[in-house]
Amino acid sequence: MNVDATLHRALTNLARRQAPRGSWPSDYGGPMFLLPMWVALAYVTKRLPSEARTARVLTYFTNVQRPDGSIGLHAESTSGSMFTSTLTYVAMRLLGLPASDERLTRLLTWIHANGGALGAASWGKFTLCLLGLYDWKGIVPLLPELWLLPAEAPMNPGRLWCHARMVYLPMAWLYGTKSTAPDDPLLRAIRHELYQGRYADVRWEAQRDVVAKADSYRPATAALKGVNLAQVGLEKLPTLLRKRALDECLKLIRHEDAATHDLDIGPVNAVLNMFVHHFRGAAGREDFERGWPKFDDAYLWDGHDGLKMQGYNNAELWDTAFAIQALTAAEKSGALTTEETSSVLGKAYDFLRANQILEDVPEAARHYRHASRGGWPFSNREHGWPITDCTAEGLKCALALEGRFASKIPDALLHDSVRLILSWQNEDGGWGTYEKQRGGTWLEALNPSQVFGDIMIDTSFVECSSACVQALVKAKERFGRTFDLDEAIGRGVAFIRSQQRDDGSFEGSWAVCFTYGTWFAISALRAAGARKDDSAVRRAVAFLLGKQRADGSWSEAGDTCRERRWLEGTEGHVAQTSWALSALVRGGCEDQAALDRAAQWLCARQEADGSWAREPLVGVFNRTCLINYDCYRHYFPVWALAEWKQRGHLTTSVGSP
Ligand code: LAN
Repeated sequence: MNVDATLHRALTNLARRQAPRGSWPSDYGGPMFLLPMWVALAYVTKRLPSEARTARVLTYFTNVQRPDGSIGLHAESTSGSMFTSTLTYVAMRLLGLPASDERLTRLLTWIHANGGALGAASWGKFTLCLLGLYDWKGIVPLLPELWLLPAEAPMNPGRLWCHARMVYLPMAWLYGTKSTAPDDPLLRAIRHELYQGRYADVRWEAQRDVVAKADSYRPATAALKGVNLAQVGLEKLPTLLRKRALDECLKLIRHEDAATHDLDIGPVNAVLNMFVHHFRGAAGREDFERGWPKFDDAYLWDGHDGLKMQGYNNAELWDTAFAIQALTAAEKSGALTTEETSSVLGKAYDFLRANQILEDVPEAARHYRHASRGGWPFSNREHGWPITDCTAEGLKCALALEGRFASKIPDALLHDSVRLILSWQNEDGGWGTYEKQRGGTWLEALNPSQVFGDIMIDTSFVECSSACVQALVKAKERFGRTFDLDEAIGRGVAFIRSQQRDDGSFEGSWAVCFTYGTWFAISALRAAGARKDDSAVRRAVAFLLGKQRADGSWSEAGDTCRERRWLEGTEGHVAQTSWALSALVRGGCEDQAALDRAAQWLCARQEADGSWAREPLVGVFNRTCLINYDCYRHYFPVWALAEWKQRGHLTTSVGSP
């Protein structure tokens, strides 16, 4: 094993993949409910893709169809989902495939054998309603009037996690108007196929709570059933407030469009907002025309397995921040020189600078928005929603590269960034994703999505908290007494400690799973000054050591997050092995042989061109849905190997890998 050569090849690979703007564009697919929603929109608005692109979309659906004929919630699901199977069936039909196509007959057979389309999860039913393939009476009301509640009301939707909030906002408008596409022969045919000719006999009111076993990850609680009943009752009252409520929703929708340059926070509200503008008719035309091209520009990705819709407009800031840290670690280790890295890092720094957010959104509080100035987003400035850990990783990079390149981020903006991080800290000491926690955890009992866990409120996470703690530690070194950061750091560390499980591990929420969470936790504790004999650090290290495989790697299966317990994967995983190795090095692990085996395994897995091969999906959200962080395999091994090397062992060959 020659780790220096590995790192040199990896640098060549990163340089080759870097875009001129300094970032690493990559495939951010995985979730399977997005593309069919976009196809539905394209059909309703008569903007179906060209023949060539349609073929690429069909290729994608074909590639992810499971052996049993179904489609999963995400591209690598181990079981079928009624939600995505139904929507995909509809989408493939809307794209012109005949019902007799073998892929469709297998899909429909699975749908019928598993309870039928009436059991699709709520977002599926909602999308079917827009197409006239399900009756609005069969879904639980989503009252737009809720948006008129005073800001202090516990049920004000402004308290929701921003992603749930921004999805349920256009849903409320569309529900409130019962917007439905005009019927046509193809839709009639699909209706006939989905319901086996029995559509006219469906008792819609009885379908509201019906959900297929396949889609029931979070079954309705008694509290949700109560709220739903109340909403059904309220929907029957004369709707004096409806017009005002719809106006309020529209105002918030248009604000979101403007604040994000029509990208919208994510793919779901990007599609739903466009449905709203379409159904507004002439009044919505301009908004629609501005927004429609964003799908092509940002959300649709033609990848190795076909054309898909991505989970975000891109992941560029996030990837750039990690690539920077991996390469600066490789410099510190002595494997790469600053001359060798300066071209890649210079461009990456430009990207970082060009994508820091400079302004708050207009009338932020009126539109339920937190401050933004000084933050970093996950994707780019155009998108504009700052995120806690993206800001923290961005700030860490800004400080690490400060003074190296001609252009500079002004101190004032770095100060804003520190202040923003402080403003996001929760009462429990931790950090959530985009905002300070606004609602009680009890709101999760009202999660109506069925297929996703923990979508209702933005609570503290180990990963986000760790990134913020690490950034504050660096900010303290850099800014000295300008800020008093000790208390915030101390509370952050206490939160992270409180999350340790009995087995010593930390659960990750945004990647699979315990290797990721434990890496973040150890990193923060050590950065904040915990010694390697600190008992939390020691227990975390022991946990990871206990999970190492005979070949030196680590591997957690994708369902780990869903089941919330360690599930061994089939093959060693490069990203997970990198997190574990880095965590062990940072945690001061004494078992040098274990570290060496991990490093050796990572080196041996590198391809001749300096890359690492595609591997099972490792990103996750809301417990159940995996998503592709395609660049993780390109920089996390660099980072881990650099740290392993810096620890000072085995800089030259130890046998052949
Ligand atoms: C993301 C992408 C980025 C990600 C990190 C910054 C990596 C993480 O550390 C914090 C959480 C965050 C911001 C995140 C949350 C959930 C998102 C927004 C996504 C995984 C991208 C897509 C997903 C979104 C919820 C998908 C739409 C589905 C819904 C249930 C609304």
